[in-house]
Amino acid sequence: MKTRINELVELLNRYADEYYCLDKPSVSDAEYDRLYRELVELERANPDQVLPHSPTHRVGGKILDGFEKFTHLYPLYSLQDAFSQEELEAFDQRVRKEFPQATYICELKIDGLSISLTYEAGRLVVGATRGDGSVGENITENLKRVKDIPLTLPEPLDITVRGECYMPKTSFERVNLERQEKGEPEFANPRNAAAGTLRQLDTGVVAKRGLSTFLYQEASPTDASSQSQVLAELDRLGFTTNRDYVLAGSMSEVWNFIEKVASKRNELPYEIDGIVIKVNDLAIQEELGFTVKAPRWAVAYKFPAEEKEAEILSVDWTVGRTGVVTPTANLTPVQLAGTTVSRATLHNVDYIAEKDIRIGDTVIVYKAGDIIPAVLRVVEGKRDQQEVMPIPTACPSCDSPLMHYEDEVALRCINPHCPSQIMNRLEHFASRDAMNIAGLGTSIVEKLFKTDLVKDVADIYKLSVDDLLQLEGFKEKSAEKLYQAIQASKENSAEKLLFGLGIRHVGSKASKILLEKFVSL
Ligand code: 3B8
Repeated sequence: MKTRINELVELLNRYADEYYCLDKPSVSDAEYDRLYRELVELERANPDQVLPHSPTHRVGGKILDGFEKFTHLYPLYSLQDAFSQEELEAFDQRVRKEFPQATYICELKIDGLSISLTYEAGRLVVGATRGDGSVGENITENLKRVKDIPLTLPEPLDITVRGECYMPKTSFERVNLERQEKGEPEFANPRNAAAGTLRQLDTGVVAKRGLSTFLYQEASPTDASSQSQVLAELDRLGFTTNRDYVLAGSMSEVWNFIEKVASKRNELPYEIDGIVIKVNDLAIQEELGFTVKAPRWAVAYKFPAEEKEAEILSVDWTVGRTGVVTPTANLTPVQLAGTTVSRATLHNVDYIAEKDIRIGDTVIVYKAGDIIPAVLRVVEGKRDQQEVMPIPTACPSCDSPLMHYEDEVALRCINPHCPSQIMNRLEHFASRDAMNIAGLGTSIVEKLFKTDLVKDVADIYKLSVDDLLQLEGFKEKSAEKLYQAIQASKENSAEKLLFGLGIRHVGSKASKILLEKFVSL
């Protein structure tokens, strides 16, 4: 029995790869269905012999009770962004200074979620999200339901590959139509829909949503000597790769490709938000290496942000963790890049003065990718009698006088006991790139602070489950969960702790460098 199950799993996985990944089926649909049903029946009769890479895992539901963390063996870096031709030229200069002979490969930048797939002896064992780059979530059960991800490879390889999981435009429209009919909230864009789908605990839903992938990287050591060879190799192994890439010997060729793609962007069956430019030669990539966050051998050119007109209704001033007071405009709502925008940052007092932005003005608002919407400039000729924007002189949180140092664009509250600053420092401490305490966000921090339970970061570690249960909105389960997240954060590296303390000029990079040198606190 065991051997027949094995045989069927291998056969069906091979046929599925031929069908979904290679587009070259070697058996009829009827033959596939017959073998599939035979496997289903054998598995039903022998539930202890179901193989982890069985194709029956691709469909049908399992209800998961959460996702485990997964520590990446090879960290996932993100890409440095470029928003203009000048920034691309600067990237090129940095590369050419050391490697004048370098050539590039330009790939479409798929607007999805980064995933990592690990195969052992040619079988998919873990599929994970990027997370913070070092630790992601194990979403294997969900990724098994993404049809173009091979469960088995044609060779018994141990490899880790990277790519993007996305929702095609047609799936997105279908999913939203279904949600509309059921009275459920629609997804704002395909990226959110893909993210929501991969976080589903009901794997049956994932199977029905129609996600797809493009793989672009071998994280584990590879025999390939260029990125174009990596893509060919991934293709050969049955992964889906994106064919719309070009090789470019110069920045003018890169720019030609960018302009060509930008003009036909809307015709693609999936969303892209830019072009990724990589040094093609892997040996040069290795020489160039990485900064803390990103490879030095690649850059993501982002298409220009969408812009819209809106009216400024009012301005809110808020104090951040460093005491900097920032203005945010409340706007007449506008649709921007798939979401409704009703607030946008005005950056700082100098920005407001320089652009002469006033309440009641019609302004241009823009949004690029994931960044917060911002006010770009005032629309000329639409101003009535607006007065110059009043600038606060006292802190909106603690009422102490604000400072505007001459060499700074910021307006600052310098009261060390300012409640807003303290709450924001606590929130920073718990944030993902710092101590990563899930559940300790704005509203919980505020409750903990206002009930005097937490006044500084050390107090977080004095909290008991009973303390949390006193707070409005907490039940046994949620209190226990936050308590566990706090305890788990004690295991973080010292680098995260140092960054979490929020010392001026000690960001994530400085923290890393300091701890590499001094090892421990
Ligand atoms: C290195 C290479 C991150 C990426 C990369 O289509 C790295 O290459 C990355 F650290 O995020 N969204 C792509 C896409 C994304 C990345 C990439 N290539 N085509 C994408």
